[in-house]
Amino acid sequence: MKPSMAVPTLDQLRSGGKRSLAEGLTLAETRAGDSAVVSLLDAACAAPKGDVIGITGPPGVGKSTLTNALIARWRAAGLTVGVIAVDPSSRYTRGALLGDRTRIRTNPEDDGIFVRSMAARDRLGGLSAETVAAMVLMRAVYDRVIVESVGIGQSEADIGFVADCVILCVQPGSGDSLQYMKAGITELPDIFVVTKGDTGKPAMRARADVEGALGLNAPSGRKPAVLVVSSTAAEGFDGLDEAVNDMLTATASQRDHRRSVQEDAWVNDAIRERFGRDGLARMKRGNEGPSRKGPFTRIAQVTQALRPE
Ligand SMILES: Nc1nc2c(ncn2[C@@H]2O[C@H](COP(=O)(O)OP(=O)(O)OP(=O)(O)O)[C@@H](O)[C@H]2O)c(=O)[nH]1
Ligand SMILES: [Mg+2]
Repeated sequence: MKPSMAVPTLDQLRSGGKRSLAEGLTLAETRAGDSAVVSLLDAACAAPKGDVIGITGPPGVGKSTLTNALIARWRAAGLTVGVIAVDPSSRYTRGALLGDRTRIRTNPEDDGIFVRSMAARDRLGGLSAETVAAMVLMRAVYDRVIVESVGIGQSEADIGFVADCVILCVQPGSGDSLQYMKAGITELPDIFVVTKGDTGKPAMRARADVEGALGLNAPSGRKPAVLVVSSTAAEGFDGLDEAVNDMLTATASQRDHRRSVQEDAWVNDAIRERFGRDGLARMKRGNEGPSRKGPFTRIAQVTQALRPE
């Protein structure tokens, strides 16, 4: 990238196709603190176009295969789709294997689909500030944004900080997700998908187990859907598509609130990462009150204020 690369306006980002979005993502990664970049991110954040679907679950459960299937369906329905594949291995490989690992295939000629792989943060599946920024830019441009992230235990909840709808993939015959549910859940996924439905009995058992655990543990309110899909047999996708649409429709009135909670979490997270718990406490003490400035501006301002001279 040229150091002089101009920061596009939101309109330019939207009308400039893949190339413009790629430049926007690069700027968000390399010049995150620049005031023009901060303004672009907040403008994008304030003008979301699409819905964000988080797909999480253990390694190898079938997240990318599911993502491929959803991309094909949504493109066929005329929706534009952005995908962020968060790769937990890249901190070991320095990104060298990103392309191989995501296993997401798309048509390079199609301007309505954009896929970006990104490194996970320190812990498995943890989302980095770059991932949040990329999601915000893509959400302003595409009708649907998928964030695929490996999740085990705690990191499963991370996806809730960027997604409007969280799909947790369950591996037949593993018991992983049940363990996690038994451990006590604060944030339930919106949809459970048992993958590899073509395995037959183990998949059916996994569904019954999840339903049983939900019956015992779920707080009152909206019950998550529990579905079985098979990517190899191309089964269950009508139901999944419907469940996603139903969830998004049913929660539309809470969308703004959910997103504003997410924004607060990004600010807290960024300040904690840079200045530790102490920094967080200082931010809260010196807080600008109920500032409704965009989250990226808030992060920049607090960073400025806390930075030692
Ligand atoms: N039998 C069967 N195998 C599947 C199905 N979906 C995915 N797989 C296989 O499961 C393996 C992992 O699939 P991926 O989609 O790459 O899984 P993932 O969760 O994205 O994996 P990571 O990103 O590495 O964590 C592949 O070998 C797939 O072919 C399915 O519906 N049935
Ligand atoms: Mg994958």
